[in-house]
Amino acid sequence: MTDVAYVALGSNLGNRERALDRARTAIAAIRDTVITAETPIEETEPIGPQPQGRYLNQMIAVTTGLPPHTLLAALHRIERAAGRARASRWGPRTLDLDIVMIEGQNISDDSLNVPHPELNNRDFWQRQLALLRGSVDG
Ligand code: A4P
Ligand code: MG
Repeated sequence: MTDVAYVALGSNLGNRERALDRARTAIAAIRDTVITAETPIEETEPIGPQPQGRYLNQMIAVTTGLPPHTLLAALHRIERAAGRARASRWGPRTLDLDIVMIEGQNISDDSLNVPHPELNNRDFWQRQLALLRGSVDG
């Protein structure tokens, strides 16, 4: 089984561009997982408790043979390797990786919600997702 998944990358601490670069390299190295498309990186106003700096955000499309929870665990390992401390929800972070959507899947359990519940509230995610789905489907 191969899934098409859309992963959001975000950073608002340290060298943000480098954090996203390294994250893409690490994601490309996940077993059975290939990056098939990337959006441009954009700078966005922070959502959540202020004050915190602006984010760089990007979304990538991947094909993966991994089950969703295994993909999530791999993404969490990459976040940890980037030195992310989970101090507060929606607070500043060196690297945040979220699974925004997986084609044909609806998941809702203790550790994973797909589509991501914040998708409806984030214009930049909606825009990036539309861009990727256009290039993946078309
Ligand atoms: N989890 C459930 N569903 C998912 C999913 N689809 N993808 C669980 C990833 N993780 C998912 O996440 C908490 C738990 O959510 C995880 O353990 C996982 O099992 P977390 O990454 O530890 O905590 P968090 O990121 O602080 O909280 P949350 O709710 O994931 O927040 P978001 O939505 O990631 O928001 N502003 C701008 N401009 N750009 C941003 O990228 N990001 C955030 C973080 C806040 N403000 C932002 C941005
Ligand atoms: Mg998150």
